[in-house]
Amino acid sequence: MDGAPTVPAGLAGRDGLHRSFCRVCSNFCPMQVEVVGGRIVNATGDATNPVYRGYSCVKGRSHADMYDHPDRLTRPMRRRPDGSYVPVPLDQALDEIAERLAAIAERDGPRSVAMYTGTMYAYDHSANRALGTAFMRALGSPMTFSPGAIDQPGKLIARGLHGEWMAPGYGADDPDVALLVGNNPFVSHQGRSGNPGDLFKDLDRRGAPLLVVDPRRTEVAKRATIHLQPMPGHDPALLAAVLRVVLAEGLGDPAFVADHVTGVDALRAAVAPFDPTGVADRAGVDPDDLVTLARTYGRSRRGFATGGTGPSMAGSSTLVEYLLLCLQTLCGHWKRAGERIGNPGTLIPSPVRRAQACPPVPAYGLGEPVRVRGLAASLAGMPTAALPDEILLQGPGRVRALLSLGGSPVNAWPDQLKAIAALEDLELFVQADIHMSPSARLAHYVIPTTLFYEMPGTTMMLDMRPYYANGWGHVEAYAQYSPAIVAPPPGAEVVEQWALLFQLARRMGRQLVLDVDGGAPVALDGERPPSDRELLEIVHRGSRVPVQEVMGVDGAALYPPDPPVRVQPAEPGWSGRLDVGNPDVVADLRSLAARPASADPAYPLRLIVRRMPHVFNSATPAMPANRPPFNPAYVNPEDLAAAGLAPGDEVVVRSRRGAIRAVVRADETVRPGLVSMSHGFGDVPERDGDVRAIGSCTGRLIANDEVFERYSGQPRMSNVPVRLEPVPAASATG
Ligand SMILES: Nc1nc2c(c(=O)[nH]1)N[C@H]1C(S)=C(S)[C@@H](COP(=O)(O)OP(=O)(O)OC[C@H]3O[C@@H](n4cnc5c(=O)[nH]c(N)nc54)[C@H](O)[C@@H]3O)O[C@H]1N2
Ligand SMILES: Nc1nc2c(c(=O)[nH]1)N[C@H]1C(S)=C(S)[C@@H](COP(=O)(O)OP(=O)(O)OC[C@H]3O[C@@H](n4cnc5c(=O)[nH]c(N)nc54)[C@H](O)[C@@H]3O)O[C@H]1N2
Ligand code: SF4
Ligand SMILES: [Mo]
Repeated sequence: MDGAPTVPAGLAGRDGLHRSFCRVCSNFCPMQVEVVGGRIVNATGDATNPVYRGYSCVKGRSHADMYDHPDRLTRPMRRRPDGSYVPVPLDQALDEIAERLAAIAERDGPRSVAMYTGTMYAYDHSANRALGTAFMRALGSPMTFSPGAIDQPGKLIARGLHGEWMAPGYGADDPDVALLVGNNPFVSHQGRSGNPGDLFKDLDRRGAPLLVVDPRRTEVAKRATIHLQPMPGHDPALLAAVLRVVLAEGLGDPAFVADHVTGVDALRAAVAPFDPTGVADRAGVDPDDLVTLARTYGRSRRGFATGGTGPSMAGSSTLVEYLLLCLQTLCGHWKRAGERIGNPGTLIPSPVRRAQACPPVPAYGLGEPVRVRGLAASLAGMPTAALPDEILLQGPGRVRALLSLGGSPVNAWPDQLKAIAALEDLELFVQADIHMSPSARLAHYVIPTTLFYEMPGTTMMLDMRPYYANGWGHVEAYAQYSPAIVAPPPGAEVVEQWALLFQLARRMGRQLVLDVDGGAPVALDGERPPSDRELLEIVHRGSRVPVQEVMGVDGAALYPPDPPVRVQPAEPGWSGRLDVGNPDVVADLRSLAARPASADPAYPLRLIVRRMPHVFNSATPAMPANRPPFNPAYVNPEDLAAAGLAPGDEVVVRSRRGAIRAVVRADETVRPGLVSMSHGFGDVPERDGDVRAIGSCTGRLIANDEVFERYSGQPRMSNVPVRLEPVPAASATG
């Protein structure tokens, strides 16, 4: 890339270096994208960026290979009765889909049409979220599902049950301590935005302890002051024991608690059975380390405690996230009147933040329930794990049509065999994708979508990160706009995902009305799609910094508020309190304390989740060639030897629900007794023999209706009892 001229913004397709940002994950790294002959040849981190300082990862760099990849889907596809696919013109595909959607909704009611918006719907265009909501509202269907309810649903639900401090937490802003429970931002970038190393450098500089709880000695755990390496699934008990120490020793911030918190006695009683020695013993950690961790956190003045997917997926996301909030609240880790808010948001509105508590709100059981397991929507959305049952269960309102945008149900939904059965049972399954993914290959129609460097974008989503969890997002106000920098390949008939919904609504004669954070809803013209600029102006309406200003800057910039934004004092007479003694959570703790330790001798190992550095959830054709195209089963060398296996051997991983093939790797960072594997790989069972080329789907090992949390319906997806078996001789693919 050395020597290529920098191209001013707005000259799409011009040869040279364009400034843009990656949207493969929500870290939105600023990139320099090299264009030759109108096509993308390379993308690397933008070294001129003051915050990321050139940081990017292998996923973002290899994404550049997708634009002209031979496996990129560039024509809409329709399935023929024999299961093969033929290209159809986009207008024809949209006409046919709209007609069938309208007919199904007319016959079975609007609820029979469902939508699933995956991660690649959430990130690629700032207008997608508003369009999706508007589309389903126009149809009159409440059946919108997302990964939110199979990820860390407890984050939003627990905030509802606990109440919210109406100013930010201390987060990554000069912390005295950081507690990361099952979260590995060096690989996942889930946490502070920017270069993931910066948080740890800041902690080192301040001499602040890093506390990590993870059954694997992860990249983050290796830097920890204290690393508890428990067996999985013990987080609720471990956190209850931590809270018991904090309460018993009068640590934390009793003055804050006296002023702003209710439910302390109920919490004290609920955590009483969790004595640190017994809890540590059952979890397999040193009791002194557990107590030291509790005291270290409890004595800190500023800091944050955050959970990742591991503990959420181990079966009680809401309980874990609630206990993490209780810990922060007992320690008063929320900003007070007069303190500066470095990042009040840039491309979102910035309401006044006050040092006061918004009391709990209804958080689950919201709206009309689905027809299975007593589940309903929660603050994390509809219960995604129940969607396959909703499709399969006969009766009025049964889901018959599914629009799946930027997600991969076959790879991502727990209980893969049930998910596949459900997808095959649909009358209409439309998949918006960039290649013939495993989900696309079950769809009636596959609609190819535009890739992000082919469309304009903003980093609005970065502004929302700090409100999702403490310690997440940028510490100072930051934003970037990127115009489209190349056109789609010549002859391609691709569509932006928001525009796909616009075009369907137009054909169905439905009026789209967009919710706007900063003002009144906006009705779109039913015939004429908004221009890029109009659309961005609508979805950013009322933002602290006008989107036009950010659009005028070539590249990313900091947008420090002037004068600085500070937390305002509480309103006079305000009486809201945070609740640390929610009765549902207290009942969960009571039954946890009463539950005997469970062991299943037939399935002596536990499968745990992890992320791989070179893949974002589902494998795509743009994966780097020098990395494995499969997801290895990482096991401790001791367990490998005990099973008579060598690294690279193929095995069967079996749970009570199902079995997959996997290639084993020795990994001494994994605690003995565990199998650590990422999801997103593999395909339907017929392709199991291709494990070395495509990996395997861990979702097949999960039952969606046995162990699940009542709030979101999220099943146990980590800490799943499994065993390793030899591959039957006849089918080994060696
Ligand atoms: N490279 C890459 N980045 C990604 C993704 C990806 O696929 N690849 N996926 C993205 C998505 S969708 C998400 S939601 C985020 C997730 O972000 P993170 O939650 O940070 O994901 P992981 O890096 O897998 O970290 C989870 C950790 O939980 C541990 N763990 C497993 N079970 C338990 C348990 O029972 N208790 C405890 N305490 N720990 C446990 C695992 O060992 C693992 O280290 O990452 C995002 N970023
Ligand atoms: N067993 C198990 N299951 C899990 C998890 C786990 O840890 N273990 N993690 C859960 C979590 S945290 C999440 S967030 C979900 C993720 O669930 P999903 O969002 O459903 O899964 P992804 O793999 O992110 O889906 C990406 C899909 O979008 C396509 N795609 C890639 N790029 C683009 C693009 O630019 N545009 C469009 N339109 N499509 C694109 C890919 O080909 C793929 O089909 O999975 C969940 N499922
Ligand atoms: S961390 Fe990697 S995938 Fe995520 S935005 Fe940055 S370059 Fe893209
Ligand atoms: Mo996720």
